Amino acid sequence: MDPLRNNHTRDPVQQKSAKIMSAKELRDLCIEAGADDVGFIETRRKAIVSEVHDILRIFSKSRTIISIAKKTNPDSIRSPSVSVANYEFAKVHQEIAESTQRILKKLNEVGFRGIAIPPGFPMDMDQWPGRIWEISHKPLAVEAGLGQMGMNRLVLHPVFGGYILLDTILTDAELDTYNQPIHENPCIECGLCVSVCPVNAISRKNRIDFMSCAMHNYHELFGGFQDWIEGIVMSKNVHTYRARFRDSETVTKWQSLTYGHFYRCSYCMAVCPAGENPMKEYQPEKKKYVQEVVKPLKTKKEPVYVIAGTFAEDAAMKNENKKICHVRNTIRPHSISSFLDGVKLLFNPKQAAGLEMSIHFSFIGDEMKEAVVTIADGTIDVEETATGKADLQVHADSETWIEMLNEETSLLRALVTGRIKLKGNPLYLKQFKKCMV
Ligand code: B12
Repeated sequence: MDPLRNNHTRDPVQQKSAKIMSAKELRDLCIEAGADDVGFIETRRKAIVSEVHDILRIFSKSRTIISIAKKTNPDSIRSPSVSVANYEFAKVHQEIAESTQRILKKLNEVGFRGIAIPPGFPMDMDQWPGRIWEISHKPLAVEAGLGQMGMNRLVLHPVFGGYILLDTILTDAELDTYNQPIHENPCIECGLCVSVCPVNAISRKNRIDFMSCAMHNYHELFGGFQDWIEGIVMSKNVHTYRARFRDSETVTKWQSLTYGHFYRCSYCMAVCPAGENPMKEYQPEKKKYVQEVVKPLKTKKEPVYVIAGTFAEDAAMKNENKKICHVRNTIRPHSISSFLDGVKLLFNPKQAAGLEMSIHFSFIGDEMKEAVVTIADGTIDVEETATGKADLQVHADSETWIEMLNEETSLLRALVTGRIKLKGNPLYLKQFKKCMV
């Protein structure tokens, strides 16, 4: 691989004043420490402005972002055995974390400072239900020239394809050259990721339905864990508990707590033929590839976790090999900000078919905020504005609104006490609630 691909050289005047390191030297150091590919971005680059606030909050001295890719073993990821695929994820997570530690040590030895971001967990759970991860590795990897986002919303490396995990280091070292995004997207838009997803989370429109993926894939992570704890609390006796959680689910929780969490699915990564290496297998014998790689995952008999009344449930129902297990959404807003951020995430387009409406929210009390939520053509839009015509106006005390959403108080009680006031047809509120999972 050409280490100088799409590179930009620094301005010579700037070079004199800063603590400079050669990009070539840093690249060699990273590869030697275990990275399979690496790219560099200057912290002040405009294209990553959405990440810069967090980058400087975490490490205020940051001058350079080091984006690291580590290969996973395709055959392990493709295995219909969930434990084989997860063992691979766990090991590569560990390896990438060890590589970043080695890189930091080397940087320290030559007089530079820095920090490594966790590749996945642990995350900042105090931010729940918001952005719990400190840094988004994907947009940084794209800017660092490690690949482009594919239809499956994974960063696809030009050689290794989607079979990579990512990590990021922030350092005070300044480099003589930086990388730029690659021009060509390795995604060939074959749609295999769309077809294999058991919950219809991937679409041809290059977006992922977070809730559908998270409810199934992350069932053994945060979502399912909250449901399990609340299920225990709500169970009157062992019989009601067992009616809700099969024995295999109880022991799965034990396994996750003992050995670390496991993902229920990575099929969109498993089937992706993008990238030079996977292409060698796909291109000459596409039918054989589908038969050997895609079919075993589609026909695998397994439980699939979905929320009732969603497109995810419809997709799972269409596949006779998947056993539908209904779950509840456990992502609850704790503030008006998280409510407004969350409505897009929790929007259920299936329930919004044929619906057209807009609601103007005006919150007072702890959080003073105005917003207009519009539902039309099966999509939702949130605008933090006080203007515009609305079918319904909701004036609410912010704390009462959150309590009402979390079923800690009733709408009737809030209306009677005047803490929530409605102007317009209240049926719109009922329909709005129906459109949320
Ligand atoms: C959140 C997250 C998820 C979420 C959302 C995925 C997404 N597209 O963002 C879910 C649960 C669906 C998920 C699933 C998986 N993930 Co993931 N995930 C992350 C995480 C922590 C942040 C991703 C991110 O930056 N998103 C922001 C932007 C870029 O994405 P977006 O599409 O614009 O917006 C979504 C999110 O903002 C999300 N969202 C918005 N608000 C909230 C609030 C909460 C509470 C949560 C949790 C999410 C959330 O919803 C949006 C719509 O999808 C990263 C690790 C990291 N620190 O970067 C790994 C990461 C992206 N995941 C990864 C992997 C491998 C997976 C899985 C294969 C599972 C697995 N076995 O590990 C699947 C693949 C699903 C897919 N095709 O994307 C790899 C990707 C490697 C690559 N080649 O690109 C990463 C980089 C981890 C790593 N260190 O390598 N993941």
